[in-house]
Amino acid sequence: NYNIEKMTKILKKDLDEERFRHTMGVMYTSAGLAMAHGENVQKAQTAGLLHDCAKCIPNKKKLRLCKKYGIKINSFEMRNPFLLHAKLGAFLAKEKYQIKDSGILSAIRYHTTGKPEMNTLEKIVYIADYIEPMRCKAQHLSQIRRLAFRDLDECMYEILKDTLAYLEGNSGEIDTATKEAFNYYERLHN
Ligand code: DGI
Ligand code: FE
Ligand code: FE
Ligand code: FE
Repeated sequence: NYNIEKMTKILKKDLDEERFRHTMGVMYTSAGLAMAHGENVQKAQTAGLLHDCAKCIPNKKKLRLCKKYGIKINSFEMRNPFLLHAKLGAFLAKEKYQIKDSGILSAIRYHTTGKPEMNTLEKIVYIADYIEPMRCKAQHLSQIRRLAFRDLDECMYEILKDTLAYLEGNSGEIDTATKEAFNYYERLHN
């Protein structure tokens, strides 16, 4: 057991109210997806709980912390520091929340961009982040929510497709990991 209660108390302080509610949603959605797909429920719950643990750190401080702890930052992350909450989150999960399980840390690490060939736990947290009950703005949410409990790879494809369309429409810069993830899951789909 990963002491969910203790971690929840710390997160309640480290996150703003809205982010905390989102976090609870991702925690329970990850647990539910783990049940549907035969993944370890406690691991999924813990990864969901901690996935945004670095989200409410101001961007400047994110950059400072990465420098301090030797977390490598590429120029893309330098220009888009919010993306660092995934990398920094994995670091804090290990150092502050004492998570030793590399699977949990990796699920936190890749929850924003995704990547090719994700394992079940990584896909579960990525998807739970997108479909948890508090989310409401994304396109096709009701179909994607149903798909999440049937086929994780198909669901990754649909989410990545909508995310890329959204980012392109927003003139947002796109990380290579996001593009590679899309290409990979599109190929699986076809
Ligand atoms: O932290 P959350 O808001 O719960 O969720 P998240 O960490 O998955 O971040 C979601 C946002 O990240 C969403 O607006 C899409 C954006 N995103 C995902 N991949 C990329 C990206 N933004 C940019 N600029 N580039 C990407 O490759
Ligand atoms: Fe996030
Ligand atoms: Fe996400
Ligand atoms: Fe999130």
